[in-house]
Amino acid sequence: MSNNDPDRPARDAGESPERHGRFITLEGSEGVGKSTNLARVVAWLEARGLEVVQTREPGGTPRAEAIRDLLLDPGVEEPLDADAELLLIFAARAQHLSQVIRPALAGGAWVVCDRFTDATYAYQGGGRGIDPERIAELERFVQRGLAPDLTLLLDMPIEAARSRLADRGGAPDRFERERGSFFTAVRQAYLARAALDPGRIAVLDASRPLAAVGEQIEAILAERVAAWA
Ligand code: Z5A
Repeated sequence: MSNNDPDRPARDAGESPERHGRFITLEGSEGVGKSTNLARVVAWLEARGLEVVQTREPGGTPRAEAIRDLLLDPGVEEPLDADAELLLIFAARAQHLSQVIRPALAGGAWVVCDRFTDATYAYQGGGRGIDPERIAELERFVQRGLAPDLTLLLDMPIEAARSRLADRGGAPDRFERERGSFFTAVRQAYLARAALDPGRIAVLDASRPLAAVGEQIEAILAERVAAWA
């Protein structure tokens, strides 16, 4: 699809017309292999001579990383209100978009991001039970039509994914302390979003060996890059 394709303005409303880079996100519940496979996506794109900006959410800038620390801090002395959590996530996203993502895309770079707004629908929508329409309101306000071109959703049973993290050590963060039912709701919300937007969100079986997942990711990238050329 070219930048002149009549289908693109609906997704790209509010972007500057010089945008050439593409926006790719990796999603899924904890331990499914997002960070591991993100490195493979970046290497594949760079091997084809593309300029790549690798980033993550929440975070991606010093101020947004400070908000991330606040979000992950398990501090038990004061619970974090679910609406406050949602607003902090979008505050970090606004900062990340203005400082990193929009300038990179406008400059022609490809942005590869570990989590983005699908995570908000999954965790704050599915996990916390916030009405998705309230999330959509903030999405429209903060993103002004900017959305990923491709999302790789790594999916696998929750317990198997969490067991991959068992060796990592360290104290669990505020999300990692949630019950299994929270992560089951997160996974269901992710899969529901993928069913609504199959053209953007590719669902991969992340329980397979790393090499098999990586090969499928590269096949998807090859197909998309050819289609976007
Ligand atoms: N959050 C939110 O609530 N709302 C939002 O809008 C956003 C985020 C954007 C921090 O995210 C928290 O923010 C997150 C949701 C919330 N909390 N949770 N849960 P994060 O991305 O930093 O946190 P995470 O999901 O917990 O990341 P993670 O634990 O690092 O998982 P990962 O990146 O998916 O996995 P990995 O580090 O690539 O791999 C884990 C291990 O498995 C590692 O040892 C790998 O070598 C191994 N691995 C990976 N793939 C395989 C395969 N295929 N086979 C075998 N072993 C594998």
